[in-house]
Amino acid sequence: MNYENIVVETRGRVGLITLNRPKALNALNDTLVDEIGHALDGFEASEDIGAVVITGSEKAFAAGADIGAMASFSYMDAYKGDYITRNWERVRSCRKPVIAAVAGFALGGGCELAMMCDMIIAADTAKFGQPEVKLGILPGAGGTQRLPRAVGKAKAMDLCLTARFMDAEEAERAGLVSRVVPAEKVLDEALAAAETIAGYSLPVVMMIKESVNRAFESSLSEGLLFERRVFHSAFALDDQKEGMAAFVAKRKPAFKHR
Ligand code: CO8
Repeated sequence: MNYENIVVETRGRVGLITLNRPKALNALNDTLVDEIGHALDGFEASEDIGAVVITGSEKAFAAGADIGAMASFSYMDAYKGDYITRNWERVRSCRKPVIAAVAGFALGGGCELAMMCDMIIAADTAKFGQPEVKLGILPGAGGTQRLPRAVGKAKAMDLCLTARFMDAEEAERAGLVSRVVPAEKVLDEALAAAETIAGYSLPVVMMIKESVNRAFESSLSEGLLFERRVFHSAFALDDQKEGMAAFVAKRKPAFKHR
């Protein structure tokens, strides 16, 4: 497929998706989100890929959904055609880990896209926000749900209701991002983290992702039960035998299922 709005590459065992609408600060239109889905399908199917990084430009990860494309939509366009919202769940449904490397603006749908990823590594220039209220709408791709889970009610309300931006330092303090690094290092840091993950046993990595996500979908006792069942099942894997044998023999593990 020829992508119009993203650049798709591989770096070692990592799939890299770079949002590429520089003139619109990577505003997310329907085609772009479809293209992300298509690229993820390819990475998910490939045995050579163990993790994915999604990034933007120095100035913007993504400044939100494309306001021009949405401006004249009627309720019927949005609801009946399921436009704007139709294709956003693909990032969440990816079973391999996805890291967002965020520099500059991550606003509205851009912030929501980053939050759909499994972790966010931020440049010190990153700015997060849900400024939809200024446009007479509200977040529509998880902002009112994932943001409070990440940063708590007080800050989520503050960001969604006032439309103020949160810088990288505040975002790390609040728990939205896992690391903050100088802007020129953000992509390398994310790629290195993804390469580390891609070196582990893929089924185990997928089990960890599934288990951590359960923490947001179930009660503690259900989540603990899910974790225990998956933990037990890990003992059926060759890679568990290999990982533990390698530790005992003081050598590097050679995982079979990557
Ligand atoms: N959509 C379309 N174009 C955009 C967007 C956007 N979200 N953001 C920026 N652009 C365009 C500008 O129009 C401008 O284009 P042009 O040069 O042709 O005039 C170009 O990008 C550069 O932008 P600015 O000149 O404004 O750059 P500044 O550095 O002055 O400002 C800002 C940068 C602060 C990021 C500013 O551009 C801005 O406020 N952008 C809009 C941010 C916003 O409101 N985002 C939320 C959008 S709504 C949304 O995301 C809803 C999500 C719902 C998801 C639904 C799916 C499920």
